[in-house]
Formats: sequence, structure tokens, C-alpha cells
Amino acid sequence: MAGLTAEQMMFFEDEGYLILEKLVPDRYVDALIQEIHQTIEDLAQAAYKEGKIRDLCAGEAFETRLIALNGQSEEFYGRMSGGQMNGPAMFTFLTCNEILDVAESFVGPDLLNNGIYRLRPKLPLHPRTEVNWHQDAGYVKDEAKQVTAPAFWIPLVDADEENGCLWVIPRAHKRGILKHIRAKHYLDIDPADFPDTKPIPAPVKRGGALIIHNLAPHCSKPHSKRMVRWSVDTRYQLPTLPTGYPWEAPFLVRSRRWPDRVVRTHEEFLRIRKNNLHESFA
Ligand SMILES: O=C(O)CCC(=O)C(=O)O
Repeated sequence: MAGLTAEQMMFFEDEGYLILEKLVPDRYVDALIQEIHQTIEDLAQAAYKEGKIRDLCAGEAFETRLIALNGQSEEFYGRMSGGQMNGPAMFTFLTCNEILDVAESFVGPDLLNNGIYRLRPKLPLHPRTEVNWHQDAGYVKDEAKQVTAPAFWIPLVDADEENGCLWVIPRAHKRGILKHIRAKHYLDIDPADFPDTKPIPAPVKRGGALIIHNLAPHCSKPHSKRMVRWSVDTRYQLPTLPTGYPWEAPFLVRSRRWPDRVVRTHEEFLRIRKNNLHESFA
């Protein structure tokens, strides 16, 4: 896929979000699912040996195995969520041309993955998977709150209202930076600052994308369907601007200006991420 059309860009600028029916090719989605599956298998075998679980739940499908395992040991959710999945298939997924071509429409030919990427296994009725209303800007330091860094939210299974797709508030990104308060697990937009526009659900098919402006309020409500709504979210920005997130290392994924500094191998990606190396592109 090439970059976005002028119409799509205009929709995003006006509404603060955009849904793409198809973005990441099946081969990358399948490879990532396989990598996740293997990681779960390894964790399950280790937990079984340590006596933490009694059933490996080996017959369960990708959509349900984590529910069955997490029911025996809450460790599984923590081990499978966040920015710690860093295998070759995840690296290929985050750097695939199909995502970068679209990111380039917003940011230009030099693209930094800002380091905030997450794997999200949204389990039914699990408190940690209920993400309050927030702007992504709420999570970064002040110097990066206005930096253009669209989020690509990409489900690995079809995501709809029944299994916990995201919700967005159209046009509310035009309200600027909203005040966030700390809630139990996440940040929450201060009720006094909450936009009055009506929220809408944003269903996305497997391998499609919901692209979210970093000032667009969005949330993830609980669901009760017996399946895991697996998704990946990731963000891209100009390398010369601050990420406002010192806790995780960004990495250059495409560049006309610094072609030699693009992270092209999984080994290099791991070196940067594991050592939390923040390179300067000033
Ligand atoms: O995937 C989810 O459930 C929440 C994602 C989210 O809120 C985000 O990417 O900012």
C-alpha cells in the first residue's frame, strides 16, 4: 500500500482518527501470532515444571489459551503484555513497509518508532485491560505532548464492540492537551476536562488499523466474550523531536537523511531496546 490519499488525510485531520480496512499483510500477522504462540508455550512449559499450573491447555486456540492459563496463574497476563515482546516477527511487524508508507504520510521520509509499542492481550473482564479515556499525549513528558506521533492500533484478530475494540471521541483532538488524573492502573481524562462530543466504537478487522491522533481521546472498555482480543499499538514521529518517554528506547525505521542509521536487523533492535539506548538525531 502507498501512503494515504488526500481524502484520508483530511478525514484524519478533521476527526482525529482513521480506520484502514487492511494494512499489515497476513504473512506478518501470521508470523507474529506464531511467535506469540511459541512464547506462551515456553512460558506454560516453565510454569508447569515449577508447579504453578496443572494444565498446559495445549489444545486451546490462539484466541483462548491465555485465558485458560491466566486462570491458573496471573503471571501470564503480565508476561505477555506491554513492550517486552521483542522477537524477530515483532520487529518485522513494526518495521514493515505497509505501516511505514502510511506513517510517512503524517511524518515525512525520516521515521522514528518512538519506542512506545505494546502487545495487548485483552482478556475478558480483566481489570488491567480496561484502559481509561486518555490522549496518548497524556503519557509523555511535556516537551513531546505536541509532537506529531500517530498511533497505529492493529488487531491480530477481528476487533469489534463485543470483544473490546477501542472507542474514540471524534473531533475532540482539536481541544488540545487535556488534563489527566491518575486512576487505578492508567491515566484518566479529568472529568472537568472531558469533551462533550459523543464517543463512538472503532471496530477494526485483523491486520487493519485504527490510526489515532496523539491528542484524540480514546479508551478500551471491558468485554466479556471468551476470547483474547490480541492487538499491537505503535507510534512514529520525527527523529529530531523528543519522544518524551525516557523509559523505552526509540529506533529509526526509515530515513532519507540518515540511511546508515536505520535499524535493519533484529539483533540491532534488541541491542537498542535491551540497553535503552536513546540516540541523538539533532
Ligand atoms: O488496546 C487497548 O486495549 C488499549 C490501547 C490504547 O489505549 C492505546 O493504544 O493508547
